[in-house]
Parts: sequence; structure tokens; C-alpha cells
Amino acid sequence: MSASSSSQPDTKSKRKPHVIITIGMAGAGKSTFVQRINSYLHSQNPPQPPYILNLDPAVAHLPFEANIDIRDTVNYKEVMKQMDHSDKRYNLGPNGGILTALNLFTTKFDQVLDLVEKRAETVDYIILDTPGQIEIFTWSASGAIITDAVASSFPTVVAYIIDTPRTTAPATFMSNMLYACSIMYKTKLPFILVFNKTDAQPHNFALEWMQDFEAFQLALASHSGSRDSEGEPTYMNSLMNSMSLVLDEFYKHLKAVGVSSMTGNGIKEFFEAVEESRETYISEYLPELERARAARDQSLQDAKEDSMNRLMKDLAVDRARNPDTAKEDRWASDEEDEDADEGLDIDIIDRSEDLRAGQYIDVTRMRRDNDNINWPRPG
Ligand SMILES: Nc1nc2c(ncn2[C@@H]2O[C@H](COP(=O)(O)OP(=O)(O)O)[C@@H](O)[C@H]2O)c(=O)[nH]1
Ligand SMILES: [Mg+2]
Repeated sequence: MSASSSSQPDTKSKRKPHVIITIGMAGAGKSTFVQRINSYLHSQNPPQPPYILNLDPAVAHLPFEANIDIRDTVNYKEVMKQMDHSDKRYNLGPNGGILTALNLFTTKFDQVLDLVEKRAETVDYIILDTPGQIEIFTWSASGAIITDAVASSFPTVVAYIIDTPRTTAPATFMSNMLYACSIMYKTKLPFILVFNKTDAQPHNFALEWMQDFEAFQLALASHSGSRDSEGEPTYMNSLMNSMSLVLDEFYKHLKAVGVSSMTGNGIKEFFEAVEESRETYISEYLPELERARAARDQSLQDAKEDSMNRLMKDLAVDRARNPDTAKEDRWASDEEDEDADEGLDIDIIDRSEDLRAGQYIDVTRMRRDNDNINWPRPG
């Protein structure tokens, strides 16, 4: 099903490809998911091979062929050599190495975008696989730059991959949802919660908690540790109860699908959700982007005007205080004085030929010509 009511350019140019950014905790199954949607698209009739970007410099083995692979640009192994004796995933050092690699790659991202733009006529989907550790992409400047760059060029959706079997405990579920929530409000992009690994654990419990926060609060309350020794709800429990109300609002803004990247279950539904998110992108993200751009231009303009106003004010105060200097404060030739007080419409004139006229002093030349200046010293 390809409802494309939104795009009606001349029939020749096809609609823009859709970018899918996969984000999720390490081990949630991002790369396996990318492989699965890749093979799903290949198996369509006609096949719709996507354009895939691997942004994980540290991945040893990828289950798919990436069109652009950060590992081709940045040799993370070289960085790793010095740190290789320890567990890669849980040390600060290697994480710093991954971030450095991503930063280096990001400095070349305009080239990446060029390459992607060139393929835009022939592909329907552009897929980004991100580094295993979620925070490297979601809370780094590089991640933000990459996300903004693709999202301002193409319709974009975030696929937040969740390890369903590992998120059945109410507290874990909640922290995972809060993480998703913070990413959604940061990127402001259409968002799909992808409950992965449904072959190992169906995701209906999650859907129930999302639709009915009282059911979730009940689950929280029945969990051990939710009451203290006097039978009162613990601080953590009441905090989570309040937060579940926040999440209730968050859930209204997103879609949730259950998939198995292992079996391929639910992938069709995932693409239906992607299709629907295109509308959200056009109706919500794009206007926001336009507003942000306009606001940025406006605030630059405002800042300029503000500085100019302050400058003129300072100038006026200065002249009032020092009428003598104001007299000497002449820009144009001293003969005709009409504009002396409204020095506003001064044209910039290159006075480098005439030293006296503009009171232009070349400090470097002064220094060269006279090396034994007796600079006044503080008394
Ligand atoms: N049972 C099951 N395991 C999965 C599924 N998707 C991924 N996995 C496993 O989860 C582990 C982590 O997957 P990976 O794609 O490397 O996670 P990433 O760090 O998010 O990229 C691997 O052992 C995968 O085989 C799934 O749908 N079902
Ligand atoms: Mg991965």
C-alpha cells in the first residue's frame, strides 16, 4: 500500500525517499532489525533495495551490506589497538573512541549527503544503523548534526527498537519509555516504538500498559519493593506513578508495533506505520523546521539590530559626555558640517592611502619602524 496523496510533483520525479533512523539500547536488535527490513524490501515486487548507512564504527560483523559504512572512513581498529585488552563495550575509553570515530565521520557528512542525494531518485528508503550504545548517537553533537541533516532533506522517522523480553519489569519498561520520550522531544521527529523479539516475548503487556496507565500503576504496585516496611508506597513507586501520567501524554504522539527481526513478523505493519509517519513529518516536522529557520534568521537580524542600537546609544552618551571629542569626531571632510550629528549614514571608505584622514594607525608598522618605544608602564 503506497498512499502518496501528499506528493504531487510532476509525475516524472518520484517522491522523496524515506529515512529510517534506528535507535535503541545495545543489544535491542537494531542491526538485526535493519537486516530484516532490508531483506523485506528486497523481497517486494518489484524489489525496493534501500540505501543503508552503518554508523557503528565498532561493530565487528554486520548482518547486511551497507552502502556507506563508517568503518571505511574511520579506522576505529587503529584507535582500539591501544585499548584492546579490555571489554570494548563497557569501558569509557572505547566509548570515547566510538564517539571520536563518529565525530570524524560527521565532519564529512556533507559528502555523505551528496552521495545519498544522488541516489534519491532510485531508492525509496534510506536506513541508518546507529552505534550499539544508545547515548553515543542520541546525546552527542554528531548524532544531532546527522539527524538534523537527514531530517531537513528527507522525510524521516525514528524507529526506537526495544528489547521486549528485557522490558517486562514495570520499572525497566518505564525507564525505557522515558528514554524514548526524551529522544522524541529532542528530535521532534515522527516516532515508532518497535517492540522487537516478539518471537521470544509477545508485546501485548506493553500495549496494555500504554493504553491504560491504571493497569500500569497496578503492575507497578504489585511489584516487590513498591511499599516500604510500614506499607506506604515507596518514594520510587510514587515517583513512577507520577511519571506514568507524563508518559500517558507521550504515548498519544507515537505508534507502536511488535516485530520479530528473527522471523520477520510484524515488518509489514512496521512499514505501514512508516507510511503514516510521512504525513506527520509533512504536517508537523516540516512547519516546525520552517519556523525554526525563520526564527534563526529573525534572531540573527534582531541581534544585529540590537547591537547597532546599543552602539548608537553608546555613541550618543559618549558624545554628550565629551563634547570636545565629538567635535573632532568627523568622518567626512571637515569643510561641510551638515551631517556631524547624524553620522549614521556613513559610507565605508577605504582610507588606507591617507593616514591622517581616518586616524588610521598601523600598529605593526609602528613597531617595525621604531623598536625602542618606551611604552608607558603602570605606575
Ligand atoms: N529472539 C530474537 N533475538 C533477536 C531478535 N533481534 C535481534 N536478536 C538478537 O539480539 C542480539 C543483539 O542484536 P543486534 O542486532 O546486534 O543488536 P544492536 O546492538 O541493537 O544492533 C543478537 O544476538 C540478535 O540475534 C529477534 O527478533 N528475536
Ligand atoms: Mg548494532
